[in-house]
Amino acid sequence: MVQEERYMQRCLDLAMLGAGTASPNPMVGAVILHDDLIIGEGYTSPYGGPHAEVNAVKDAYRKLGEAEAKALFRVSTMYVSLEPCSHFGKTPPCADMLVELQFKRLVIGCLDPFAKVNGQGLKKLQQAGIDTTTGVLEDACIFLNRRFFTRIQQQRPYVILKWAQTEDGFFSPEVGAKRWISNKASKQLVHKWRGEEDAILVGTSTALIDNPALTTRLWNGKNPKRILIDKELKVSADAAIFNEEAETIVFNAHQTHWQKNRKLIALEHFDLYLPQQMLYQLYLMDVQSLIVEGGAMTIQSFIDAGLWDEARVFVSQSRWNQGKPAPLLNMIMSTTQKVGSDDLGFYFNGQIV
Ligand code: AOF
Ligand code: ZN
Repeated sequence: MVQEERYMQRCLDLAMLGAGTASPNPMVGAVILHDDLIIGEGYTSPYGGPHAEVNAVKDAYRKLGEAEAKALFRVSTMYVSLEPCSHFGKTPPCADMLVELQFKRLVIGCLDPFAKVNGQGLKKLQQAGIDTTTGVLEDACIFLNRRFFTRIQQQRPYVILKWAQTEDGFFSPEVGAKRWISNKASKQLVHKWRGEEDAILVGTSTALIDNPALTTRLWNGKNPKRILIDKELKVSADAAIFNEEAETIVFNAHQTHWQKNRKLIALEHFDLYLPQQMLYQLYLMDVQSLIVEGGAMTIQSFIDAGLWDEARVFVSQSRWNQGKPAPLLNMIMSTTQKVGSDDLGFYFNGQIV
């Protein structure tokens, strides 16, 4: 069992290399083991490309030559963090390939929740006489693909709230002021995080006051889609959020149409159920995860709707001593479990931690 967990952990590490590129596909890692030796490994290619299992097989071909690799597969075990697929999507079924290559054994992290697969990949392998084990490091495998599981099971993107605050719970010294709370290292970390998600959202005040570009320029990651809430279309077309670096979607109360580099989407009941409506529209666009960067009202609206999964909170040591702490953080603290250090807390609004 210890050995099984070790190789599944390797699959998880490989899977992480697909962060930010595999989506809306899940990130998957696969390892082929023969006589305690890894003879091939792989992870999910950028969306639309080959799956982890195919890349692991190709890796073994490269290392050993196709004929020798094929001979070894019959006495080898493949470890894979997600159930091999059984359907024709953008690529052919991995389960069929594994059956054809006559792998001896498959060790699987967790089942695929996607309806076209869900248990059927496993069944194909078992019917072909391949020895199977499932549920190795299952919680970690589900957690790694929490964005994918949320999209499939809840028909909405996975929502990450991110903010920085003072020790006594404030976002800014006074309403409408711009002040940096976090430092350069934390800014860089945030840019890395942005590159791992499909989309990034801010409200009107943040766009007007901070004029953020919402890119990953301090990290070199891919830029996520930018989402702006702007009921009355107050943010001007030359704001940084509309620069050429990425596409921007503007949720507003008036019009739906394409303009250069920006897509306007009018919501029917703009104030009522705003988070629900936005998340549904993003789900329809295959956006699998969303990082919400502010401001306070926008973050609060997701908390009030119960539509968030994870909060990442930077806490600086400064105090602005303005009376009672902001209600936002208290709310999060009282309903969730915190992981992390004192100056960077992670909160989860669900069972998976
Ligand atoms: C695997 N290995 O590495 C991944 C899987 O359109 P396709 O062909 O790319 O299929 C997408 C579906 O395949 C996706 O929704 C999920 O159910 C599964 N992803 N499966 O065997 C992989 N990424
Ligand atoms: Zn597959």
